[in-house]
Amino acid sequence: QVVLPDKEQFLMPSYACQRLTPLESHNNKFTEALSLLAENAELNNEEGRAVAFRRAAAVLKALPVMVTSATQLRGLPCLGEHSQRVIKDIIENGVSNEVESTMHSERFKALKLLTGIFGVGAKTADRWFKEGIQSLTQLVHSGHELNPAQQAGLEHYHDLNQPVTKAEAEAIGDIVRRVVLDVLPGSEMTLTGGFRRGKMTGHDVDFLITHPDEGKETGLISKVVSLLTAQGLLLYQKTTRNSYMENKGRLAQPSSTMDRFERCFCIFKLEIKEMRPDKDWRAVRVDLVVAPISQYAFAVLGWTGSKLFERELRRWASQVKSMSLSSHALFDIKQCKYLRTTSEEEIFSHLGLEFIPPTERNA
Ligand code: DGT
Ligand code: MG
Repeated sequence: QVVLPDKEQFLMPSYACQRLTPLESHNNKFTEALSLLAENAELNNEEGRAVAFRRAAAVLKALPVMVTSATQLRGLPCLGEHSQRVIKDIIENGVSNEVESTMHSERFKALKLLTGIFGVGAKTADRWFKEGIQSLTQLVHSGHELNPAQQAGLEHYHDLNQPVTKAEAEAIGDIVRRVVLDVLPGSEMTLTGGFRRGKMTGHDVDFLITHPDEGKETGLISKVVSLLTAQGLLLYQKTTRNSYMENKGRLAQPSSTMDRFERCFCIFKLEIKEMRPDKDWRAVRVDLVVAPISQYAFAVLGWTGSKLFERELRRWASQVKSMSLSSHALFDIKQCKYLRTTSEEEIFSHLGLEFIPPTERNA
């Protein structure tokens, strides 16, 4: 066996928030395989396994060259035995049998189809699958009562499973911004999520809204939703109020992936220019989130993603810095105090990390 000299091996820090991960990877065939196993684990409610596969995939995404030999994997972090076996199978045989059989299994196909319905999570899909439901038609004829989100999800299934383009995201941004400024002049709105990381398509469009005068933003979302509804632009919406509370010198809530901002999850009706035989609009999933200016930098950081990058930032904060990071705030547990900032750069600096620009957060 040929052993590559050390310089052929890569030094890589173990937290994804310590390294650059551009959009384009040299190792798509490996990362796609590992991501599929992660997705399967998520569908099976095996969170720990899913994260292990996602971390392994993220390491390969960050490698500056294509992996062609297993010796290149030596010394890389986050590659467990299972992930290494998958990578080796692909190096040696071009495919991983485990990935192939997972991908083509009835269960995986059905759960993917069912969770593709907006409002349907892994648990519900699994329950339906166990009852023998494997297609949308079977679901419709099953007599299950769907909640309003799921009804809308089913009705717009096709559109919501079509990628949203950057141009569509910007078109929606123009419409929403106009309404936001009508309701509250001086407001600011940022396109976050995958588009801010440089992606050209996404599964939804994420917007963050704020106002330079703290407090003025309160209640903004319900007025915006009323106006959008009056214009016939919302096919579905669910609005929630801000429920975030901070106590001096005490951590407000345990950090979690869900935040407590005022927000609206909606399905937007976007007019489209190109000719379609049936209709001149398409449905698009849109998230509108309102953050007070004092929390805006945290919100922008938290909503830019990727999901794994966010998870790694929070893990770094708690394990290495004894801090708790959320989309609202950064709390220093040893000093018992909140660390205030107005920019993403300062948050990285508080965390003792080099700044990673959004386009390099594609872990
Ligand atoms: P996409 O839409 O397929 O291009 O992918 P992303 O990266 O835009 O993912 P998405 O839209 O699910 O979420 C964007 C980011 O926002 C992601 O890093 C996680 C974060 N995020 C999503 N939902 C929530 C939430 O409920 N609370 C918080 N704090 N963050 C969320
Ligand atoms: Mg998104």
